[in-house]
Amino acid sequence: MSLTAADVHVDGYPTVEAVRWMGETLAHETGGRIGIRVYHSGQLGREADAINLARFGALDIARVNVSALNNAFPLTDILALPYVFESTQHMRRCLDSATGREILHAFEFRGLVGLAFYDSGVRCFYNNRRAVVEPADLAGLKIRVPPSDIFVDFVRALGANPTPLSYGEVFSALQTHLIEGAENNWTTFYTSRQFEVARHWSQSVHSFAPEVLLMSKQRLDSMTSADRELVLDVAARSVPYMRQRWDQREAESQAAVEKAGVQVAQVDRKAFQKATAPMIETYLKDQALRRLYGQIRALA
Ligand code: GTR
Repeated sequence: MSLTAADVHVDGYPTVEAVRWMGETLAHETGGRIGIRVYHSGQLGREADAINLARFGALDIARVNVSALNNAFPLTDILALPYVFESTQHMRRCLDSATGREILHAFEFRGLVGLAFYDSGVRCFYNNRRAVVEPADLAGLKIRVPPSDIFVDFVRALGANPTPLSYGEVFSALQTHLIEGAENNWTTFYTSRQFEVARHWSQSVHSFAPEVLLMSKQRLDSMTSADRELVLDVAARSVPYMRQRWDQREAESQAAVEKAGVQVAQVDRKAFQKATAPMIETYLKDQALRRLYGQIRALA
């Protein structure tokens, strides 16, 4: 049986490699009975499309960022909310804990099974206009955000104009000046070639929004219990593989971007946090999010 998987990233991106590794491992351990065919580079559409295809059983595995899930699955908000995690180690510790498992379980009510979380580095701002050090430097800039209210509210609180666009549209939107900037991690900035058209990077480190590997519940339920267990187990084993690939690719991407002459500015992170604290507090008024926030901070 060949499972189908979708990813918006190019071939060779750590998420694509991790799912491919899963497919090879499944094939190896079942004598070729189960495999995965990975459709990378957005061949199957936007992340929102992949989520719906998987929910209705037309796609088996959707690898998406948590930002694409925020509006439909409010518990995931806590993972995308700015300044929740201190470091990559802190984020990994939380995702591996009971808190991470609770959030993965939340998908089951909507036809999906959360298989695993993957790293997505730290999101930072970049633009094609000027060095951004203070929130005031972002004033009035049109900044692309993923389709998540958190990112819309965050960018607005900083005085910029949030413009939700799907990932595949960002490069040409920067090129044609439909937008002036965006925010993402080093690896995405590099592999999408956005660094060629946005020459100012700001080390704002505002969100660790991780990736989520989702499977169609319909498809998983149709498998024998032994195969089901195997798929869940191989997905869990793909996490350390992905983290190792991630660390390497993130460092390589940053080095390549800097070598290509992108200007890197250190930001006044305190000023960014101050400007957005009321907006973040509004999200944390939600009881469930406040509880998860407490659990995450306890692991800092
Ligand atoms: C990347 C993430 C993608 C996509 C993209 C975006 O970091 O890996 O899945 O969500 O961000 O901003 O749309």
